[in-house]
Order: sequence, then C-alpha cells, then structure tokens
Amino acid sequence: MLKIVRNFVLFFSAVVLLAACQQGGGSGKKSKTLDNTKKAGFVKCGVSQGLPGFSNADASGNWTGIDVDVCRAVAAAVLGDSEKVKYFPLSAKERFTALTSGEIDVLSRNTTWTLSRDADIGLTFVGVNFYDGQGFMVRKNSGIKSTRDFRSGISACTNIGTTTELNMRDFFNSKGIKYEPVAFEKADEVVAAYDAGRCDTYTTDKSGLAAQRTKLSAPNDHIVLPETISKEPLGPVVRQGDSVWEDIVRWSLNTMIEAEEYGVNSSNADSMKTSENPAIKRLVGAEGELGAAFGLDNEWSLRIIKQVGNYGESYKKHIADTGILPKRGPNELWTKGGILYVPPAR
Ligand SMILES: N[C@@H](CCC(=O)N[C@@H](CS)C(=O)NCC(=O)O)C(=O)O
Repeated sequence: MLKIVRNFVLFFSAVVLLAACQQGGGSGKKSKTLDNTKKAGFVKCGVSQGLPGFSNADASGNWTGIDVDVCRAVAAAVLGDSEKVKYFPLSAKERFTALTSGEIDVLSRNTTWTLSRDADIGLTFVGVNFYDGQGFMVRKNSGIKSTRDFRSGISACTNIGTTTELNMRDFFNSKGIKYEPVAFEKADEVVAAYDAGRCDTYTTDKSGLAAQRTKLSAPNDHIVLPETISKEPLGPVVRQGDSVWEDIVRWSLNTMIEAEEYGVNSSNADSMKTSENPAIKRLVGAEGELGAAFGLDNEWSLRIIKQVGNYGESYKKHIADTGILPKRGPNELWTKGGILYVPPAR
C-alpha cells in the first residue's frame, strides 16, 4: 500500500514538473493581452489629447501622427488591419494609470523613457520613436534670446505630470533663478494660458513646442530658444508582465525603422519578396519564420510596411510635410548621421 502511495506521489510530482516545464518552455508564445486584443478585435491605444504630428484627431475623429502609427502597426501585425485601433485620449497625468489598470494595452503618446517610469510603476518602455529634448518658447518682443536672459521672477507655463515640470525645477534651481510655475493638466489649457500672456515662457519637449505653436493666435510672434535642457527619448510603453505583447509592440516599431534602413516602403514591399538580400527577405516574411516567435503568422511585418509604411514615410507625412519639424536631426537613421538604430530582425 505504502509503495502504491509512494509511486502515486512520484508520478504526480513528475506530471506537475512536466507541466511546469512545458509552461516555461511555451510561455514565450502565451499572451493574455494578445488573446484579449484578438477577442476585442481592436488594439486599445492611449494617445495624447491632441498633439499635431504625434497623435491628433481631425474633426471627424480620425487619429493621425507618428505615435498613432505605432498603434496602427501593432494592429496590422496582430489583427491584419491597421484601422482596428481604438484610441483613448489621455492627459499626461492620466496616462500611466490607464495602462496599469488595463484600460489601454499600449501607450503611444510622446512619453519620455526614464528609469523610474520603466522600473518603478509597472511599465515597460519598448523603444524610442522620437529623440527629443526640452526647450523654451518666449514672445519675440520679450527681448529674450537665450535662457541666459532668464531672470528671477519669470513665470513658466507647463503640464502637470510630466518630466517637463521636473526638469524645469532642476534647471531654474541649479541656476539660482526664482520662478513661478503655472501648471495645468490639459495641454490646451497650457497653450491658452501662454497665448493669453499668463506666463513669460512655455516649456515642454521641443517637438511639443513646434507642434503646439501651430495653435497659437500668432505663431510667428514667438521663438523657441536655442538651448535644450534635457534628454527626452519618447517611445511606446506597455504594462509589465506580458513579455510576448511587449515584444510584439517593440518589433512592430523596429520593423518600421528597419524597413526604412533597407529601403522597403509601402509601395515596394511586395516586390521585395524576391530581393537578393536575406535581411530584406526576412523583413517581408519571404524567408525565416520570425512571426512564430510571437505566435503570429509570417506576414505580420509585411502588413506593417504595406499598411502603415516605414518610419521615414511616417515621419515625412506627419512631421516633415506638415511643417512641424522639417529636419529629422537625431531622428535620422544611423546610416545617415542620426541615432535611429534598431537591433536586426533575424
Ligand atoms: N515627454 C514628457 C512630456 C509629455 C507631455 O504630456 N507633454 C504635453 C505638452 S507637449 C502634451 O503632450 N500635451 C498633449 C496632451 O496632453 O494632449 C513626458 O513624458 O512627461
């Protein structure tokens, strides 16, 4: 009897161990977020409340911008259709709780990757889709030409819940300049306050200054000062704890950047299947089985490139051709003097 019990215990332990091993080995392809996204039929994407070039809705509620394109890429990869995205406009203050609470599954909203955000609050940054830095805008007639002209008593308009607030404090304190922060939750309130003369300077990411400037009553009456006071690497974010979903979002962005590097775009992607370059063939799914690593088919990346375009196409359409920031600067490929460099898809 004792022997039977012992054998049963041994057998049971073996089954449990085997199940655990299989779980470990196969967990790479299990994603609750992917399953839920497929069930819902759309990607739940957190965006800004309106930042031209990055995430902005027109009068009919159509969202466009380079941040929007990241969510469209994910939808093309996992649902086969870049239009299958539901957008959730979020203020800077709301954005992280929306992600950790499960209201959204990707946050793609001019969000700076910092240590505490990445490590401390249940979030994971998957990459950078825009390298930025914080700057200041002032009225031309203020006579201020550089931050060296700032004096104690200056008032500065900015957004609550941003790195901007923290950098501004560090900047003024380190220079011994007494300043008056004028902060609001909604970006439009900040712009309106600055436009109405309630503060001497408006400070945010330089891309934000360029984009929000278009909303001022007389954009040409304002200048952006030459100094950049911080590093603001902006990129998409996911919840911690679903590494497959994290990889899908990371490699959807990487696909757009690598496609530009290899000259693959929305018009030529199909014809690239017969390219002589194996890296290009992998990128368009004609060689290898890269999609299987996330439990996706092999055309996931081809769909991203065909439906959304490569990074350069997205930048041109939303940021350069709209006049927001015509020059790519650091957001040029590493092969062209910029710092856009993604690991290889292989
Ligand atoms: N990159 C900074 C700033 C982000 C931020 O929220 N900036 C404001 C000013 S440009 C903004 O996006 N406003 C648009 C909105 O809230 O809809 C951060 O991650 O904290």
